[in-house]
Amino acid sequence: MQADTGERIAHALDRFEIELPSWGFANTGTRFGKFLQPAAASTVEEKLADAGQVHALTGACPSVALHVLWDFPNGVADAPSVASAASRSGVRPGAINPNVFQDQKYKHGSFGNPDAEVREQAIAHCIDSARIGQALKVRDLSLWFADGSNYPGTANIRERKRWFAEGLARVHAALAPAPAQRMLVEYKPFEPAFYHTDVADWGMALLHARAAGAQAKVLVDTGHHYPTQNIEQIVAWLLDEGMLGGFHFNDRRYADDDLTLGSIDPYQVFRIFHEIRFYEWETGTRADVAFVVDQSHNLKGKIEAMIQTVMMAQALYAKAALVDYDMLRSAQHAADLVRAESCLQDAFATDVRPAIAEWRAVRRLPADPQEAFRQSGYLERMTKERASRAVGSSSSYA
Ligand code: PSV
Ligand code: MN
Repeated sequence: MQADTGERIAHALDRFEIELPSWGFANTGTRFGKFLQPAAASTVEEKLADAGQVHALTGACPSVALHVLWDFPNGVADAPSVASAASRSGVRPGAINPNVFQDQKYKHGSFGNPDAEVREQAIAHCIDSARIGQALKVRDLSLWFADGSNYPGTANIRERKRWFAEGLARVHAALAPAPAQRMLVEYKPFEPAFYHTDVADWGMALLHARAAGAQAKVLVDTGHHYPTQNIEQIVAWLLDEGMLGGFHFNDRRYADDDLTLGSIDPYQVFRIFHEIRFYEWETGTRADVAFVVDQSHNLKGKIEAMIQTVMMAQALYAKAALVDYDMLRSAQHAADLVRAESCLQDAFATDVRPAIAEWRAVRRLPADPQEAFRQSGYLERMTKERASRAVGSSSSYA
């Protein structure tokens, strides 16, 4: 272990922030059903309050990503009340996520819908969402499209590609000038569409983002890849192209499973963090990348699972901060394979818990955020307060 381990970890954690998703605190489920939690949040105020708990205990999540239809039922008119609810909870509004997948009109797509009127409505919703971002002084407009088709021959793939390009360019034109606003284009190979998806992979997202304008970047959701895909290579390429905008973090075993970060493959997350830090070390520039959690826990307690996620993210980021880059680079150049690989393996194998505990103590954070949450009585209080409402609520993410 290197002598300055504690210092390197403290320095890394001081700058490590990860945004929480408002929708991760609401009752959610699978398409087969939902198991309701009496303490689950059902208003944006409650989601922000729960996120505030996670931030207070971990010190790492000052902002909360918001989903427009679920959190701003009245659009931009809700911006002031959301801003004040956030500040009452000790957090600030984060990325704004338009929703062009839930309404009945989007049955055959949004930006790629064959009906021009529906395309217009989807674009207008994204432009309104950009205005919400401007009202809240939030930088990222985070776009995900469920568009696609289920059967060969039913959609004109090239025509839809051009409709997407047109829609994205129009949304880009509505952004506040840089650096005030960015738009992130997220990709996903399948689900809900099972034959073709309009923005299915990082190449499609990259081409669309490039064509839309300079403030458009790609968003990598770790759950949105085929099994065995090398996500850190995608990350390295997007960094090198100056096109990596941010992440949605979660873990997966089969598809987009929304599992807790690091629960299946923590080494994968470590390798992603490593690529980012290695880029920063080599270029001497900070990667301007948003880290956001995108997980909806159906079975685990929501706040507990979110604390677990943030603690895992901090631990893996801390491990990535221990890679010896001088040694790595010289070993790579000398094709000293085992020595190069050991640089990653040694860092990953390091027990970072004592250094993280020390970092928490210095910042007056609880030594064990999970235990502190259990002791706080917050969950019991919320269970009592929210129980009567939550049982009746069954709509998605709200
Ligand atoms: C879609 O699977 C996704 O990853 C998008 O980011 C959505 O905004 C989010 O999940 C919540 O449905
Ligand atoms: Mn996502």
